[in-house]
Amino acid sequence: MRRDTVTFTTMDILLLLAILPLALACVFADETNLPLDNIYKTPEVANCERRAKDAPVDQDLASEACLRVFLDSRVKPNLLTESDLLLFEEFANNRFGIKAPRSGFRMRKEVRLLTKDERQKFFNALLKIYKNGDMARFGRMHGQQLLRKHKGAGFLGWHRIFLAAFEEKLREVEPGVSLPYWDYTMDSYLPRPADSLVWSPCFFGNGVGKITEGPFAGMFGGFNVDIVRDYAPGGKCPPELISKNDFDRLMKFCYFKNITTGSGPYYGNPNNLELLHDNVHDWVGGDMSQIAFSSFDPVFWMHHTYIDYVWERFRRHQKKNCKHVDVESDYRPERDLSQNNAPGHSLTSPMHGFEYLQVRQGLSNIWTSLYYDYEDHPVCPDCGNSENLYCDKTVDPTRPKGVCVTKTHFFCVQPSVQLSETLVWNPKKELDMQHQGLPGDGQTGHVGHNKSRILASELNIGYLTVPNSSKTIFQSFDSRLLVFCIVTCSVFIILLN
Ligand SMILES: [Cu+2]
Repeated sequence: MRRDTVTFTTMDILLLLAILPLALACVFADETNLPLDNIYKTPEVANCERRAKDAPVDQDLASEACLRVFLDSRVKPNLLTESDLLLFEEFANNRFGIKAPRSGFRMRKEVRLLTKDERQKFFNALLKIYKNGDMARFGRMHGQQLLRKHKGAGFLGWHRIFLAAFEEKLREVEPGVSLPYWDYTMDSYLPRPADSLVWSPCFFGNGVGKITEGPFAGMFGGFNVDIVRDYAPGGKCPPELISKNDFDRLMKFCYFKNITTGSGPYYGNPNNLELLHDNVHDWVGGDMSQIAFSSFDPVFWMHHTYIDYVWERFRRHQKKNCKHVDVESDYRPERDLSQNNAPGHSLTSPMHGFEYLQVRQGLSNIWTSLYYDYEDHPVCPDCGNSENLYCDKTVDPTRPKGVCVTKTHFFCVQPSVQLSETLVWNPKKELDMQHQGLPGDGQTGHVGHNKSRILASELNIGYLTVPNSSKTIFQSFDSRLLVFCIVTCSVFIILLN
């Protein structure tokens, strides 16, 4: 029988109203409410447990052992190796940070202001040092002894040197490149900052899950597994990107201590640049939100270059408007240097990885006089004449001259960057984990199995469970629930008709 018109009775509507909450409950169901056997186990762990099933052993202990073997295999590649240390010794031998860099002075600018040629060169340089292993060496250096360079006054200086060293390596494989910065204040004006052009194949690639598009597609990160991202799509919910207001607020202070935090509560100072920087790491999510793995994602370098830019703008402001302050010695008081008084933040502490330098050398003017300087961020009306930006005169009523806003990813029509090399991961190249420690550094050492287990749990490894994403319905959606919803809804629709 064929129906020409569909009519709904009151009963039909009541039935629909009854089904709707059920269907919605299905759709918004979160996997955290699912039974424990839904916890994702990597194939290695699952196979190992399967083998243990037939053995006369305590199954709980066997599971733990399987997990331990897996974690060890993942932690090992994250430890500094002999050859990593050789790379950092090279900096000492070249008196890096003491005399001018071998590859010359460089100017840094916003990533969307790079010409196509510059962008291609920069991405190629990243890919080259990814392939030769240097990027991972920097990743491992950053991921070790976290408290010596984070959550304290030494944060800005250590990262300044770390960036300049990384830039030197880039310039070895691609002469003339410099690190661009990602000025996300231009993204934060979008209703959904995740729509920014940077999250497209023209720049950073996709912002959710493994990197599958753009120049870094297929890259591996810490633990020799795919780099993942999980960006916050938008709205005004934390974590937030740094905004123009944040930037301006910082420029009203005169002292280093105003924009950092010491031994007090780490989150106590809303003007703490490190805290604002943490929010961006969390905003990108995935590996970027874990200090131990963040610098394996190329986005790390452009994020940190912007943080360094903000600090440099603060220093320029100090020199101009706070004449009584000497920026090369302005620091936090000795008794108030870091969260939980972690070592490594006092002016005479050696820098991790660059033990021949002390923390005070991070405050030196040498970096921006001999190594690099910054082009200012783009401003209206021309916004650096970039085809990737536009001047918006209405989005921020407090700035009547207008602000530069990023174009969205729809404007990446054709990725301009042609990759010169494809990425092929070769596990055989995995480096051995033994090392004796850095010269003059009593703290870096070989990490044994037990310690690595503790390390893994401290690092809060996210690969043991499916990431609990709050981002989109579909990411946290269990496929069995989908089938259930479809079946239930279909049955009711048939009944209704
Ligand atoms: Cu860091």
